[in-house]
Amino acid sequence: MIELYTWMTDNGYKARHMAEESGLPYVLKPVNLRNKEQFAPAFLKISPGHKIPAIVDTEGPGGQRITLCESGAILKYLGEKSATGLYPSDPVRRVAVDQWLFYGSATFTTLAQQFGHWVIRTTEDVPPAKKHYEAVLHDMLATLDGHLATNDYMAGGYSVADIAIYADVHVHGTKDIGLALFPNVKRWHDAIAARPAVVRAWTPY
Ligand SMILES: N[C@@H](CCC(=O)N[C@@H](CS)C(=O)NCC(=O)O)C(=O)O
Repeated sequence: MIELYTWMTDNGYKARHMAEESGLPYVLKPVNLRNKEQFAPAFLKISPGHKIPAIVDTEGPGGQRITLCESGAILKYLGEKSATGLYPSDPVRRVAVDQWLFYGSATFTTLAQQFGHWVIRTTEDVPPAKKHYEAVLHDMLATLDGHLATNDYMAGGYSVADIAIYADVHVHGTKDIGLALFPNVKRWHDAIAARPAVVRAWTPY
């Protein structure tokens, strides 16, 4: 059984999105960040950096119990375990999926979170930070839009690469700055948003 430790944030939704797409049975274990539950000693054994999402798989490789944090690693793990093709076995396709999976986890979300902090959430007005992260988010959406102009999905067919990028496009692209300037991202976003697994994954709890 897979236990999914998560909360209603971009990275948290990525893992739940993947859990729903994988078709694997899982149990949702909310970690309320507002109540600082990520610092509970039991959770730190699963995610030493006090971050959601994280999983415990009581039937991991070789029947061993495993713990895993980092959304990108979780997407890859559940993709491999479910054999859904969302993390493809073909080595050539994997190169492209890995590139955009890492772009989503390491670049896009990390910088989008800074946009969220400096432009949307902070009560302090810091104009250079605001200007910088607005430009960064526009630049990243333009990068995605250029790629999606000639590709239906980020790396061949729908994959973990799309799942790694979708959450912050949904949160910041559609809600905070709009996708009018990025029609290819909008088409891609709306196709993913309509998937039953995504509707289930983004249901608040
Ligand atoms: N690189 C990590 C980032 C995870 C992350 O930033 N988690 C945030 C919520 S989106 C969190 O748990 N913050 C609580 C904390 O840092 O105490 C991943 O992709 O999973």
